[in-house]
Amino acid sequence: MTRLTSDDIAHINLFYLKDYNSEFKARTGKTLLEFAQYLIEDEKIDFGKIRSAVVPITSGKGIIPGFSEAVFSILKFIGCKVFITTKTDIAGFFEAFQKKVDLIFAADDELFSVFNLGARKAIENSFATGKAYAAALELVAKNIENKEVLVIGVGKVGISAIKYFLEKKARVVIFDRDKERLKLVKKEFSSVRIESNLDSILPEIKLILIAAPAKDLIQEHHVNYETIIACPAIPIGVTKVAWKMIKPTRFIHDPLQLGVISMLALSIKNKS
Ligand code: 2YC
Repeated sequence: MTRLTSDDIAHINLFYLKDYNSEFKARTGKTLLEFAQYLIEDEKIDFGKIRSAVVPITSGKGIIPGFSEAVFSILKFIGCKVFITTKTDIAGFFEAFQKKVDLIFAADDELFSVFNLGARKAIENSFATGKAYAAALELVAKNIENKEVLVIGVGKVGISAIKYFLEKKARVVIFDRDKERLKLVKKEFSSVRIESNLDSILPEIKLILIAAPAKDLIQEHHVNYETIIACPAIPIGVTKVAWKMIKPTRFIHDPLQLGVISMLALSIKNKS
């Protein structure tokens, strides 16, 4: 899991999110709020009724300056009542309980999770992010049924995206440098196709989700103007030249936003 830096997230505030929301709508046809509803099959949820706390966690490598503030801003932008606890760690959890919140968001070095106290439900960031980026790619592509989608990187984020694509009846192709991991995923999802050489499948496959934190995976001869890339990974695995060849509205990436929105939506979704 890539640890964010303050520089990755310092820009995430309510003003920036207003622009990001317009950019996201230009790509997917949905605002971030509409996207949150889409992720829970349009269950009608009044986010204004949701009370959330963000608890800074000092364990391990410690607090990332700006991380709690970025999560706060994303939740506030969506319309939640949200605050950052004045205390950290267990004292912060205690403070959140005293203030009778519905949801607590907290991250240590290993896991970033939301805890739904009432529903006794926990949703972690990798699962939520994989689903969010798969759904965003589906929206940009308009329809992915029977279309080939390439998932690069079959860790927790990639596997969550594979599950979503299979539910939507896409034809999933997977690539990872770790051949052992590929075999395990093939055992769990028998219908996926394993590809061992990106050069041989790109640019035939135009729908790509990059869930591997590797630089310059996608090169200029892999893409063209029709390519759609959803990239939850940091660093972004696309060369500068390849990036220029992709239509801007067919490239989806952010360091935290879609993952947090998906965590929120999935944590309050009523169905299982
Ligand atoms: O400021 C704090 O509370 C820190 N304990 C936060 C540490 C987050 C570490 N995880 C990451 O940087 C990201 C997550 C956002 C998802 C994957 N890696």
